[in-house]
Amino acid sequence: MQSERTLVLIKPDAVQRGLVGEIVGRLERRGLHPVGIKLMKVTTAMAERHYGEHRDKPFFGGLVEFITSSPVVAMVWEGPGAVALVRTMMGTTNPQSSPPGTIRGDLAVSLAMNVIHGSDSPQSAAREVAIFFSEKELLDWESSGAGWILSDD
Ligand code: D4T
Repeated sequence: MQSERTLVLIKPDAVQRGLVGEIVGRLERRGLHPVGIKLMKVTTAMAERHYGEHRDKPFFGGLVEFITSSPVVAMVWEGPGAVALVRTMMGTTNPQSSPPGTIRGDLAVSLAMNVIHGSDSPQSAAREVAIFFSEKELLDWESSGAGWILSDD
C-alpha cells in the first residue's frame, strides 16, 4: 500500500486535558511514524484557511474561535494508507456516535470539542500540511537514518 502523509491536530481541549501522550501513543503503536510535531497557537488566518470549506456554515465562527483559543499539537504522520487509517482511528465527527475503541469514542463527548483533527483525503492532507509546516520542518525518514521498519505488503 502507498505510503502517505496526513495532518493531525491535537485540539485545544485535548492538550488542556493532558491527552497528548495518549493520542501520540495510539498513532505510534498502530505503526505510523511522525515526520513533524510542534506545539503551537493557531492564528485566525491559519484557522480560516484550514477550515475554509466550512466558511458558510453556522458553526464556522465558533470553530475558528475554539481552534485558536489555546495551543494545539500539530503533527504530520506517515505510513501505508495513513490518511484513511487515522480517520478510522479517530471515529466519527460527533463523539456521541463514535464507537468505543476510537479516539473520539474513548476520549470525547462534545461535537465542538472532539479532541483531534485528521485530514480527510490525500488532497486535503497536502493542502493542510502546507498550512502548518514548511518543508524544512518535516523529516525524511528514508534519508535521515531514522529507518523504516514497517512492512509494506
Ligand atoms: P475535523 O475537520 O476537525 O477533523 O473534523 P471532521 O473532519 O471529522 O468533521 P468536519 O470537517 O465535518 O467538521 C470540522 C469541525 O467542526 C466541528 N463541528 C462540526 C461543529 O462544531 N459543529 C458541527 O455541526 C459540525 C458538523 C467539529 C469538527
